[in-house]
Amino acid sequence: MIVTGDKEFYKGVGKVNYEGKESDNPLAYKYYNPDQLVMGKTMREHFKFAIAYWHSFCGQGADPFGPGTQKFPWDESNDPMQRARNKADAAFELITKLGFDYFCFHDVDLVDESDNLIETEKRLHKIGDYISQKKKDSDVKVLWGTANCFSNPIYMNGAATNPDFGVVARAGAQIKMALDLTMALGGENYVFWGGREGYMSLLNTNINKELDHMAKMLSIARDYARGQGFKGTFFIEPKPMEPMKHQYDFDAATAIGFLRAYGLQKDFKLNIEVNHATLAQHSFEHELAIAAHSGMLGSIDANRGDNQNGWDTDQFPINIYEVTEAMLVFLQSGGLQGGGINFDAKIRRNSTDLDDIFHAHIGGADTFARAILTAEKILTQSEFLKLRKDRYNSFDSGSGKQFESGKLTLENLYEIASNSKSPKKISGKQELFENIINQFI
Ligand code: XLS
Ligand code: NI
Ligand code: NI
Repeated sequence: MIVTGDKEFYKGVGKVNYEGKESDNPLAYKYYNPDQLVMGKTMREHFKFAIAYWHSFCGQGADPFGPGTQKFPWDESNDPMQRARNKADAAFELITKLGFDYFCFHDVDLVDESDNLIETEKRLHKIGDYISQKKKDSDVKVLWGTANCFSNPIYMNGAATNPDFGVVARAGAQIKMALDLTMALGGENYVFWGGREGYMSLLNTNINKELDHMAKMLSIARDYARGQGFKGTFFIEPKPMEPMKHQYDFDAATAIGFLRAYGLQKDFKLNIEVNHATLAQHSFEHELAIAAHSGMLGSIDANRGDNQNGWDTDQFPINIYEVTEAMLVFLQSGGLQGGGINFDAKIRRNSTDLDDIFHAHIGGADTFARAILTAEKILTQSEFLKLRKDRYNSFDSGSGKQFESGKLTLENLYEIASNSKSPKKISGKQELFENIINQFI
């Protein structure tokens, strides 16, 4: 069911439906068929696609060299509350036209921040009530909420890691308000992305204090939300840099180590973003696999970077080969724990038609759908799993098995190796594995 406000913003675009790959309709899904089963679950259940409020309804295409190029019709009113309601109308229209179930937001995406914290809180309450009503009129849900503790200049030296306690308290207040709003909207999860939690220069930075403070903020935020009855999962979103030169949640492995060091591993999992993975010199699938290894694969921010530069360009996903490799990890690890796939992606600065945002999301959803279908075939119809398993079959019996179960000492390994012939070469078969992906795409 399409939900519009008084005014229809995306005129001329109706509900986007699955029409299959033979369809010539650019405003139809070719692969994303929400009700189709993939390894026992529907695509809708696997993915839980979400729209990122900030990119689709707030970001106007400004870059360091020039102002925004988009003029959104919902921004026309001078009254911040009216603008916020119009924006919410546009959001629900886009989400329901795309047939998605979720959105993700920062507090200040929903309504403009005022200079006064308490006035901002009042605005958040009002827009929260308005959006709650719209949620009742539709099936749209909140995948996660978060506090934007990085745009306001007050956070230039960090939020929870700011050397000034006054700013740390201000961040805490904002996080409390964002948690209240997320809970009021029935949010299923809550995200912490540490945009300014890191440093520009180590010379003026006390890392020990900053890491302790960051952990303290996460703990008390968790305690507060749990005390209010919040049952969802908290996610840390790793990113190595941008805006800071060095961010504390550098990558999945770093964030996992941090969560464990501070005893936060029970309540927190990870939200893995493709472009953050590549900024950290990893692949998307690497970050998924590392998170899954610790049982912390919580959610995904879907986008892509650009191979020719090192920025967080947040483009929509189109690389089927890359996403297929990711979906192999995704399916083998049993999917996401609590989260979904949030298109944390933006259309290009010169994509200025209202329908461009539809093409972007259709492409993203179809890329994931095509990739998961391919991954399912690879796992169920090819030699892939067997080939990989066979590489490790020396651990299935004998000394290899004893080693795995902890029965061998270093001296035992010395004995075994000195009494055996030198191991023979065994091919890793990488090119064969790579071709299996191509065969099933
Ligand atoms: C920025 C992050 C941000 C988080 C939410 O690079 O991806 O958008 O997802 O604060
Ligand atoms: Ni990002
Ligand atoms: Ni993100």
